[in-house]
Amino acid sequence: MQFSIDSNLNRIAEKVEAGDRLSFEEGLELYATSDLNALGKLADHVRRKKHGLTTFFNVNRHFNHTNICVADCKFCNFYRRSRDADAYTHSIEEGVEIARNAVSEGATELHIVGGLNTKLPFEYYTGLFSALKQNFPSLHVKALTMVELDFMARFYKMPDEELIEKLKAAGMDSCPGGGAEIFAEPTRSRICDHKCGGDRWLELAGKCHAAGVKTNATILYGHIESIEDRVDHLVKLREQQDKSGGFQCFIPLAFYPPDSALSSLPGPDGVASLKTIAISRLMLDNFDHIKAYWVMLGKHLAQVALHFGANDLDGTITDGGELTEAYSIENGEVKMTRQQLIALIENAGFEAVERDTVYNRVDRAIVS
Ligand code: V47
Repeated sequence: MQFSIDSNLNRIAEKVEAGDRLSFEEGLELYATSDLNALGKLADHVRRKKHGLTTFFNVNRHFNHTNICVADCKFCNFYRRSRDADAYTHSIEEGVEIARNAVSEGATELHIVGGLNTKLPFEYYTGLFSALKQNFPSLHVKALTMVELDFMARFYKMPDEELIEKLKAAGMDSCPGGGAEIFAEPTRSRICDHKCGGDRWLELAGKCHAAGVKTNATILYGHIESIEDRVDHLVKLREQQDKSGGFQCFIPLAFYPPDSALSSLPGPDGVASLKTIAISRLMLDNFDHIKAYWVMLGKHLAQVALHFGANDLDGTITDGGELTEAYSIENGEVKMTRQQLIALIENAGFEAVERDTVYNRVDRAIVS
């Protein structure tokens, strides 16, 4: 039986088997295929060679310290202006209480992101991180996207290196992958023209890596972007990873339209999501981990994504942050127990392995 009815896919499969890097044009060919099964099989083959049946998950909690933001990204339904009745900023004490609750439920990571808020002094961030570290020394603080770092460097007038060092010294252990959206212009300016450009996002990721701070990377797909934009995004991330090597994982984020300025769009369908997961695995040959984010994919499609190249399922998210609730396709639901997550992974035919943020195995004496 031939591998695929698509001759391009057969040729690409031979390159993948030989360990050869795929080109931008081959990325386009992968998106153009109608042989979804063969594409998935190819990505699954690479995933199994790297990770066998292991599927990682972690026990984490999101904390969105503020929803006040000076940007107005067209896809975002979370941000508010400071005058809005439902604008909020959590105090450091509230942050510590949320972390206390998360730790008591077994969280090993606190994922902190928020709006670009001009009312907050720099000491808010250093104070928050050091209070978290003082109270919970072993809790991993995964905080601030490259977009937030860019805003802070400009707003607090600090060189990037100094900013990163100060945040790291206060307790920032690694950075999440948000804010990447789509690097290519003019799409990026159309959806988020107040945010830093794609080159700046990549530059800051490189500077974090140079400072020993690992980061993640994302793509936001299924809105106004073209297929060329998606492949360009992957190629740029791959080039940056060649240079600085500090990306831990890649997370494709499925656009969720309700209540955003792009709410008339349908959002991506299942085929677009599965193709994007599989093509990420195939194009990003220098990324170890591809994460399926169930909050945006939905639990069932996230299970299928594990057969299309994903080797990580995020996460229990214990009690979600407000941002996560805003775009959860599971009717605003953002919470899954450890056991529910393990069942999703095992029922998909994989072995669930709990990890910490930097992909060390977590062995729990008491399984709850
Ligand atoms: O940058 C915003 C996206 C991101 C919508 O690093 C939306 O482990 C879909 O980056 N529909 C933030 N997506 C979330 C994020 C993330 C999530 C989970 C794990 C990690 C990690 C990072 O959410 C934003 C933006 O790209 N987003 N609005 C929306 N309506």
